[in-house]
Amino acid sequence: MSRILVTGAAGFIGSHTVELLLQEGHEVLGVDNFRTGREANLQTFLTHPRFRFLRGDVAEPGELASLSTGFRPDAIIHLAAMVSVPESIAHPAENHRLNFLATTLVADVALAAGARRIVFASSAAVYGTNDALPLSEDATCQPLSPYGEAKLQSEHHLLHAAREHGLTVRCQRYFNVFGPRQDPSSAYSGVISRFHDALTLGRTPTIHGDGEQTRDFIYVGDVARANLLAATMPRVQSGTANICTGHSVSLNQLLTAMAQAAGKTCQPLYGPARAGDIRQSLGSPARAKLELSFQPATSLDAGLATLFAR
Ligand code: UD2
Repeated sequence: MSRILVTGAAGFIGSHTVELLLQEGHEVLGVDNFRTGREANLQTFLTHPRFRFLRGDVAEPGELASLSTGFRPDAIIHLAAMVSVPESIAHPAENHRLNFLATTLVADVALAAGARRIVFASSAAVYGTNDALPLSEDATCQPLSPYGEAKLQSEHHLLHAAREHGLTVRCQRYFNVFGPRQDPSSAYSGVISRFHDALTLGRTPTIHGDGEQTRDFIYVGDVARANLLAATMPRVQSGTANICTGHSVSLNQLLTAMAQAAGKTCQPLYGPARAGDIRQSLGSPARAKLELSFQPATSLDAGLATLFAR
């Protein structure tokens, strides 16, 4: 059993990760300030005997240190973040605070508390436009957004701390994560949650651009397992790995598949393409398989079926 501190525990990926850690017998301290996380996401495990939740802002200097006093984590899984690319363009200073400065504070807490491992929620957004598909971790990183920049800077900061202090740091470059509990309520929300909302409420979904942009969608349960492995697998070395499936679909194909899963027909509205939007995104899952023995188990169709069955 490990003691694991999870930031962003009430978020979409955070709550699935905590749930799996508890199922696997670990002790978890979850922290979240409910900026985008939700209390409802904690419901299924809030009273679990090996779970404790504390409300707090990881980006506020000193706050995580005081919240986690006495917990002595073996590992920290740092998922708290501003998750939206367009929001980072609209609010670059806040992006810097939440997606970079907070990471440095988490590294400080890990060192002070004696944690041996940090798992960091990085992103495919670090690559920016790159035609060398599928993207391997050695591909050139040229982020198109403040979001991607901050994630890349955070990776560098943590890997530097790992070298300096002998920690193990795993940077998980998530591609497009989808599944239950993804909040559809903002224009910045993940596209599958937006399309799901539109299809179930009988509204017209909007496609930004021509819909031929592609994404590698990975199911949140698989991402939670990748986090579990990165945090707890013995003899793991520091490094960076894509958390992806190695398959991509266009948004037009996605919407057709989702309409089918919902048993509906659907004509979207096409709007202007988003600033900072990556055209093609497809990752190579080879390194995560090699270094973490991680392979996604849920196909896009199976994940969509779960979403529509709820
Ligand atoms: C996702 C992640 C981001 C980062 C990135 C990695 C979310 C919310 N964002 O950004 O954190 O990890 O992947 O590359 O998960 N779109 C529509 N209609 C809509 C909403 C979106 O057409 O109603 C388009 C959007 O313009 C983009 C695609 O769908 O081309 C995916 O958008 P997204 O916001 O789900 O995710 P992305 O790839 O910007």
